[in-house]
Amino acid sequence: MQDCFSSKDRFIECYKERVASQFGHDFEDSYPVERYQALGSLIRDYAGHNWKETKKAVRRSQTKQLYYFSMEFLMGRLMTNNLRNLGIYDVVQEGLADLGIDINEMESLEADAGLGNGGLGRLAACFLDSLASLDLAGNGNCIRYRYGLFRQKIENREQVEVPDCWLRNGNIWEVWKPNHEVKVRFGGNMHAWMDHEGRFHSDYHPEFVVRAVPYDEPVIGYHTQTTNTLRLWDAEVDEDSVSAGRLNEYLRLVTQLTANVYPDDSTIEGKELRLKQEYFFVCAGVDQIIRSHLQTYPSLDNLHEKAAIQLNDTHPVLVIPELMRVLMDDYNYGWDQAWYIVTHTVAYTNHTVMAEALEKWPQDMVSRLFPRLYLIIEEIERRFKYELDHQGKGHLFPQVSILGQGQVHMAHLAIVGSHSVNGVAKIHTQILVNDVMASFASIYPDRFNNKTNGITHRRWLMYCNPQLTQLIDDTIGTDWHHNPGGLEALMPHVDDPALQDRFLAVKRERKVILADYIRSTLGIEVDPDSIFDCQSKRLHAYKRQLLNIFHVMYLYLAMKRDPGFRIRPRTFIFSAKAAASYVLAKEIIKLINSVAEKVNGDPEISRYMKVVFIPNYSVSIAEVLVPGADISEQISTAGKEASGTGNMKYMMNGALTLGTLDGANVEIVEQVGYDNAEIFGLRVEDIEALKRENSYNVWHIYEHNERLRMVIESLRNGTWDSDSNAFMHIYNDLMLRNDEFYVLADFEAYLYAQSLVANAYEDRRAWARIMLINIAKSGYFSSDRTIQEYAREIWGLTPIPFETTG
Ligand code: DL6
Repeated sequence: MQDCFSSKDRFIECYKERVASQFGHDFEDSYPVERYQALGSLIRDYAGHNWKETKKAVRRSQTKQLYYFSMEFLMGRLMTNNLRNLGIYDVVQEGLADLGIDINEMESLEADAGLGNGGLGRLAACFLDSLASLDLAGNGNCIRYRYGLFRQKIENREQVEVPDCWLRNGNIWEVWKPNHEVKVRFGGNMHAWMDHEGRFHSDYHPEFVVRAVPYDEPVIGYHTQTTNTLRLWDAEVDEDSVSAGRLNEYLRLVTQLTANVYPDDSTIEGKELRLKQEYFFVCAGVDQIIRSHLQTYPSLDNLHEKAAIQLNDTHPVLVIPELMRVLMDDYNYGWDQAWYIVTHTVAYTNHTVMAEALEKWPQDMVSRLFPRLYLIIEEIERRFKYELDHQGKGHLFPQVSILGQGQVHMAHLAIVGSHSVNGVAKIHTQILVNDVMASFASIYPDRFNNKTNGITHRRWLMYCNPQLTQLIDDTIGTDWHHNPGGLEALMPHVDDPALQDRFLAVKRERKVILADYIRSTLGIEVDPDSIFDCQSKRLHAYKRQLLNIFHVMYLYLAMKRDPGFRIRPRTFIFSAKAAASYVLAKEIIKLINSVAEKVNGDPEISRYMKVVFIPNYSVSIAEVLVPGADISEQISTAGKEASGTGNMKYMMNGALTLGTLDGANVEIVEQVGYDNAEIFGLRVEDIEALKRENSYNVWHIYEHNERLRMVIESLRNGTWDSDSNAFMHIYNDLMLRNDEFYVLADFEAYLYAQSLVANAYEDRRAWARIMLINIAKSGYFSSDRTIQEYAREIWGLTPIPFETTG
């Protein structure tokens, strides 16, 4: 097996054998999906050797391990990634070619594992790649959702959600591990009492017991032996606990638990299901950690020295009371020792300051579903209050209480029960410390820290943009593959006209690939010599796709009105999913598509601009889109985007950031300088001042800005849709609810910034220099740097010491 990839001929031999043994017929008679599955299983088995060795090395050396608990892992496709990380891509590509198979066809049979929603989920996937590539023992823990978020289609200019059946061709990477199942209990009755020594006892009769059964995926490091595990939990009925007449209830619960990443939370049942999902993977994951720890160590006394748990946002926060429960109820620890172990094991990352995304759960729901955990949460709260009173900080309690107004504040529980709380970009952490979590920061000043996000430079440069990778390698060698900070070595070359020209040629090649993709999937012809201006991310009012489309609307209206006004040709590219129940966001998608229809269908204007909305934004689409971008739109309202990671992907592929001083944009500008990014708009302090003085008035701006008035009026006068009410939510949000995200306030500054960018683009070599500087400075945003910081400053991880052979 281990020599199956040693040469092309050997690969062909093994591969044919595998098809025959797996499907019972000759290779020549096999279907494409069978060939794809056989290839996947061959690669996975090959990775199995290092997988086993990693587990052995961790156990033997007693290396500390990380468990990354995340409700989301947006893994994307893994075929190219795994082949390249294993260093066997060329052998496989050549072997397949000899068999008449294009490797790209095999890759296209793999569905994106869309086990998530947006930035937080993709970050988790980048982190797994970096952990393994840095030889750190870091495992992912999540749910094996049978359907991804949803597949977005555009029909009649509007978003339509259809199921994302990502498992249709199977998941070639997973291994079913029935021996590691865990029983998870929900609801029911609990009788609790204290004995005369103050020990807690309980008699618990759960309403449901569900079996959590893991499926493991290998996470393969780049050119290293380390192969970690992403564990995805599936739910199955626990035959032993189903009482008479309740089978259907059980079947419904296990089906729902793993059906979808985001249950429809517009109903109370949907909300409750989400909470059950959170506990489901928390309970299973904690049990796994305990079992695995006790295989190596005699007790749990040193759990915090050998295991770190990172909570990716508040979704897995029940880890804190669950681990307390296990330590106290199952292993007889007293409160203080259990609390010490828990708080020294668990750390929490915050990913948002948006109030609606800071989770709160009704107390009665939590106590009904998890009666024992709820008692523990109450006790955490009681002790926390006692501690505050003793420190003379009792006055802070109303702002920091875990239980209040009938809700459990999950972020508060996370902060109290962790030893580290981090934000994901400098400005975001500052906002947490100075504003959103200021009271907590004054209670636990040493607990807060920043870890600016990162992206894996392997997927987001080396693999998705081989043309640019080759150019960089030709210029500075390949050291940066292992050490992304080494991209800085490009700096002495950025003034070289020959390199600038070669870079422009590479960028054009990628724009042609993107243009081909747009033509073949959407039937829209775009000009690769136009400026490719891209905004791809979740659709949310704070991300301000509206500002971007307003610019397009302005240009269209201005060109129609004045035949003397013409622009350098531009292609505006959008890609974004809106949450299914988010009415305003869906209306913005409709507006973008309506503008696209109008602009692209106008022979006079479409020579100067095109508007493209690429449906179903995903990792695979980003891999085509990002390398072809000239401009990266990062235009969120200052203070709202925690970090952003799309901004880093675009930068790494040379696009110029057109952005506000928000999230990681701030650090991008710190790296490249103001000459090599275009920054505009209100800053956090400006917005604070407007709020303080209560001085923001959209009608004032509207009356004094004719260009803006023209755009706003066009929302209602039939320009984009014959129904004058088609964009009423947008209009009302801006004009009647005073524009929460300051779109109108930043409109003029944005138009000006856009005109500067257009001028800069004219000097092609100067533009190439800007792009090269962006690439050279992007090494800082590799997730390898981020993970090294987490490992050193939060987790206390050191590389796995593999035994050298020979
Ligand atoms: O940290 C990853 C990513 C950030 O880059 C984005 O700025 C932020 O919006 C996103 N947050 C979420 C929020 N989810 N919740 N809760 O995905 O995290």
